[in-house]
Amino acid sequence: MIESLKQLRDQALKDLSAVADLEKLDELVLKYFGRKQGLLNSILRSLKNLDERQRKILGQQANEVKIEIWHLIDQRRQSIKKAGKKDFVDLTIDGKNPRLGHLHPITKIRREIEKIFREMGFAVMLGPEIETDYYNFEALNMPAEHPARDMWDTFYIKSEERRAEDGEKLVLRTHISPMQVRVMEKLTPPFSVISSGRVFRHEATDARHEHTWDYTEGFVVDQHVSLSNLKTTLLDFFKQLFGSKTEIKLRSSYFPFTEPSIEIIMGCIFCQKTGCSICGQTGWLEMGGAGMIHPTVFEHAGYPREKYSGFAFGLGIGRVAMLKYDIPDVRLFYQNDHRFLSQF
Ligand code: FA5
Repeated sequence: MIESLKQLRDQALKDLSAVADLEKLDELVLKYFGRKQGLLNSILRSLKNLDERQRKILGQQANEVKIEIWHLIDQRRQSIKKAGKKDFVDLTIDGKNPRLGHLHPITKIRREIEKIFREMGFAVMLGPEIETDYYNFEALNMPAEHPARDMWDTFYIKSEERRAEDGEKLVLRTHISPMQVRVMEKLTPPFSVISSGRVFRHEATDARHEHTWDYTEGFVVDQHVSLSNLKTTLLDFFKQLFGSKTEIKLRSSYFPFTEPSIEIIMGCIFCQKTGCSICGQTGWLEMGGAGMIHPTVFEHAGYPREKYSGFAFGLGIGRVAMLKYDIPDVRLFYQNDHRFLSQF
């Protein structure tokens, strides 16, 4: 019996070294451990014919051989798996959940802004990112050499071949106010429109400034539109976005295409208006510019003199997102860092 155990062990070692795939290995498992015809099991079964003392000694040895062979089979299985890793598909391993994408926080805010304005009756329209000098400046009461053009550090498209069809110089739009004239050329008042998208400015970046960022322009044109319509629209909008306790202030400003012009500022939520580096120690954050549409803009659109009035506003979506999500630096939204973006 001892001899046949030894032979069995040697045979198993020989068999194992000749096995090269998992299918053959499974056949070996059956050969040695099969319930009815397995070689080890038949040896173990024959122990019952021995007397008790022999049974104890041989039983222990048979068990050791059994464990050793099982262990060697297991080792072989691992090495076969490792060698053929590329082709091997272990269907018993838990699947990995694919990472689901989601909307960028700026897109979420843009949609939220659009939803609020849509509910107020505004239509959503899109304009081109590459804009003509005419729409970006001239039609907005800033002829060539007008000093107010310096308010926007502009990326000009230099190449002579790259001009609009009518030979106009092209720029990357610095704001979406050009949409005022583009829409007026197509529609007869009354209308309320918002237009969002990317704008570009050749300026140094800091916690509140990016060179490429998202902006929403809104405007309403009708007869008898007033500054108080502008104020209530903006207040209603900010309250819907930030809650009924939201405080905004309108202060006097200057834009060549509005008269009067105002700036919308909102209580800084980072310092509760006590002053911090984000709000420049003022307690208030500038959210956008606005005003009553200048008569020259209506003229450029070909509207009859003094027939219509309207208001317009332009908001930095990044600034809105900073406040909404409590993020102290607008540049974080644009760095495409998954660790940051996956929080939203
Ligand atoms: C304008 O661009 C005007 N077109 C706004 C306007 C529209 C006035 C209609 C009158 C009528 P301004 O340059 O201030 O305005 O920019 C608008 C807002 O965009 C700012 O108040 C600020 O919230 C945001 N903003 C300005 N520069 C940056 C920047 N570099 N990065 C991120 N947000 C900015």
